[in-house]
Amino acid sequence: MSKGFPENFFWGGAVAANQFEGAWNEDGKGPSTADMESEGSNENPRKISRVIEEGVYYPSHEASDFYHHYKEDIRLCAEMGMKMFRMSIAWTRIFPTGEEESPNEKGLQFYDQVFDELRKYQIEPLVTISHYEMPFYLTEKYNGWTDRHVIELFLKYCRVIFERYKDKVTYWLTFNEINAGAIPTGGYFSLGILNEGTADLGNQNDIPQLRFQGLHHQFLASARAVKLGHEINPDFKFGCMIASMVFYPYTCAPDDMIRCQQEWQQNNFYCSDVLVRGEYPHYAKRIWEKLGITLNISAEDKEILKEGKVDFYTCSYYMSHISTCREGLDIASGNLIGRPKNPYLKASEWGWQIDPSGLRYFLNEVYGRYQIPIIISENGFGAKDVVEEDGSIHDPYRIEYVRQHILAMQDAIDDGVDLIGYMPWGCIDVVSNGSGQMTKRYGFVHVNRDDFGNGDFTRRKKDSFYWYKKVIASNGRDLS
Ligand code: BGP
Repeated sequence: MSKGFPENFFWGGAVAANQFEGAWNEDGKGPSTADMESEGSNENPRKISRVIEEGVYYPSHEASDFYHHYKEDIRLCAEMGMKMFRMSIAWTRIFPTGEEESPNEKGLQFYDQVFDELRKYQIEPLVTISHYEMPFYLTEKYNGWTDRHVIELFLKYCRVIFERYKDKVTYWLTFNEINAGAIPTGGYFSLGILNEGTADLGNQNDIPQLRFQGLHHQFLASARAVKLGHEINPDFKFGCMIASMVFYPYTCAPDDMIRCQQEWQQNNFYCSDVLVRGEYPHYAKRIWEKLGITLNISAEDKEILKEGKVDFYTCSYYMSHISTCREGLDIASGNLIGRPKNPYLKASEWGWQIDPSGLRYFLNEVYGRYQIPIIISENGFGAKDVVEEDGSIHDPYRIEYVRQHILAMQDAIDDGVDLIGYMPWGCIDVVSNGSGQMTKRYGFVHVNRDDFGNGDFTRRKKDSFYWYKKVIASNGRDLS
């Protein structure tokens, strides 16, 4: 008999500034790396501009216009009964280029208002400090995180927001899906690296030496932020955020097993081992040797990593993947990576394979390794929705996806995993990070906006809105 969800479980939802806020150049905000990404689709990768181009559509510029709708949006989250709301602060709203001496007061005021509004409904904010964006100025001047100096600029930003919001925010995440930096696709959007020859997100000129050094700088920045935050407010709790990549071996051939183990190590654990345990794992050397890279890691760096371990673990989960040495198989697309199709799974319209059991499997692997509380900071189903003439939106596919994943969470809790929260992604429709489309919708609330900037931002409740409300009210018991 299932033990049910724990009391005080954080039922919530997740968004991010670069995909949700809009108002990209209002009230002193500077351009971020995300503001330079054009629209796109599965077939046409998003282009990266070096200057804003006439005639190109940049979805982040207006996104879902949370900047002007935050009261309505938070009221809708409260109506669903949410206990926690995951959002991010746009670094460029606080420091437009990253190098200013003092912060932009108007940007700080915006988040004051958002946090106050959340408090009004007793919704706990979960704040990502950097979600797939940084000042574009720092990309141009330093090639993003490849330069160690960016750590100081990030810490300056952290100090400002920790001091300003020390009585309004308790739960922080340092970098969104930090392990995106461990794969070539993440070079630009996760690390702000824009090498000569890169024109779009799908096919970046990847220099692993720069990427892994940049990732090392993010590890240091994260550890120092944790330490600083704990000094400013000892009640602060810091989490890492990992894009979970569950790999199953395609066959039981020993070479597939070894490949599968190595994919788990490089894609999932390389980053979380450093952030949770405070040191590089034993297999890191093998990864660097294989890539032919040598990192600059000082003795002092190693001390810093030890001093800034996170308090809890969070991850996104959308699908599982196949790992194999076999060649010539059909490839399924997916979050950040594509791997051979799994014949046992169905997929979304975007080719993302649906596998709730993979979530249970992953949670057990992670909890067994680290034994710290876990929050699922993203999960959900990207799909096209139809608005009926009477304004209703029937999305049984989304309800079914979320229901199956909640059941898998329940199983993981019964297995003994200390799961403390669930933040379905894009709980109010957001722009897709991967494809740049608005019509790849995840929300329980629909935002009237298409892929090219048409639409008046009207919010509409989907069937899933009422369903999720019931789930929360019953603490996960009523999933009908
Ligand atoms: C994660 C990102 C999110 C979000 C989500 C869905 O990788 O953290 O920002 O976008 O995936 O992906 P997509 O937007 O490509 O559908």
